[in-house]
Amino acid sequence: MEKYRIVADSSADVKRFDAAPFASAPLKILAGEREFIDDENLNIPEMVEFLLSYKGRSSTSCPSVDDWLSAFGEAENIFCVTITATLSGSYNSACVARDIYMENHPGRKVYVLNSLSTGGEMLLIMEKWARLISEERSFDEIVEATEAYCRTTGLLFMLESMKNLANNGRVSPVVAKAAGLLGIRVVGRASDVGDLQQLDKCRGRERALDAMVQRMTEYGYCGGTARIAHCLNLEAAEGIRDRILARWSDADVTVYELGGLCSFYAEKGGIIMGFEHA
Ligand code: X90
Repeated sequence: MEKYRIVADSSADVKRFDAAPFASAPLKILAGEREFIDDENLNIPEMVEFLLSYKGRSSTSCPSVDDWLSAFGEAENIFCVTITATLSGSYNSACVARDIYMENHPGRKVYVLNSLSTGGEMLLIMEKWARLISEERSFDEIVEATEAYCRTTGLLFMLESMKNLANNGRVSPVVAKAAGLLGIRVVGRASDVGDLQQLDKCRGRERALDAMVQRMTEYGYCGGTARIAHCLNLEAAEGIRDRILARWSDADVTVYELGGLCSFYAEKGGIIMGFEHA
C-alpha cells in the first residue's frame, strides 16, 4: 500500500504528476446531450471549439463522493486539495469521502484542503506536498506546513470572456459584462474568501500582460515559483513568463495548458496563474 498519495480535483489542471503518487478526481462539463469528463482522455481544444458554437445551456458538476473515494484508492496518508468551496461543491463532497474513508479504514488519514482558489495555486500546493513527502515528514507536520505555505501563494487570471462564469452564477452579470466588450481583458485574482475579484479592465493584450505582472508584484511576488496555464493562448502565457524572467532571471516559471474545467470557465484566450509571494 502507498504510504502517501496526493489527490486533487481536475480544476488543478494536472492529469499526470511524477513527483509523488497522485490521482485526479474529474469534474464534468455538460452541454445538452454532450458530457465532457475532465480526465486525460478529454480533447480540450475540441471541447472549447464545440462550446463556442453551441448555443444552448452549459454547466459543470463537481466530483461525487464515489469519484473522490476512487481517487483516494489505497494509501495510508492522503493529501487532497479542491477548488474553492465558495464556487463549487467539490470540497464538500471530498469531506464526505474523507469521513467515509477514515471510518472504513481505521488508522489511515486524509487531509482535505479548500484551496480558496484553483489551477496553478493548487499545483503549487501539490508540489509543496511532494517535497514534504520526499523529506519523509509526518502527516501532522505536512498539515501544519501546508497552512503556513498557503499564506504565501496567490492566483491571478486574465479573461477575454466571462460568459460561462456569469451564466452559471459564479460572477455577477455586471462584472461579466466588462469582459464581453471587444478587445477588453479582465485581470483579477482569487480573493481571500475564494471568489473572483476583478482588478483591472485592460484594452489590448500587451496592457493585460503588463497588468498581470504589475499585479503579481503588488501582491508580493519577488522571483519565486510561478505556474502559468492557458486556454489556447500559448503566446500570452509566454508573454507573462518572459516579463517575469526579464526581471527575475532565475525564477522557476512554467507554462502549460488549462484542463477541461478551467478551460470551460476561463474560455478561449484565458490565463490562470499561481504564484508564490512574500
Ligand atoms: O462544482 C462545479 O461545477 C465547478 C464550479 C467552478 C466555478 C468557478 C471556476 C473558475 C475557474 C476562472 C478564473 C479563476 C478564478 C479563481 C476564483 C477563486 C476559472
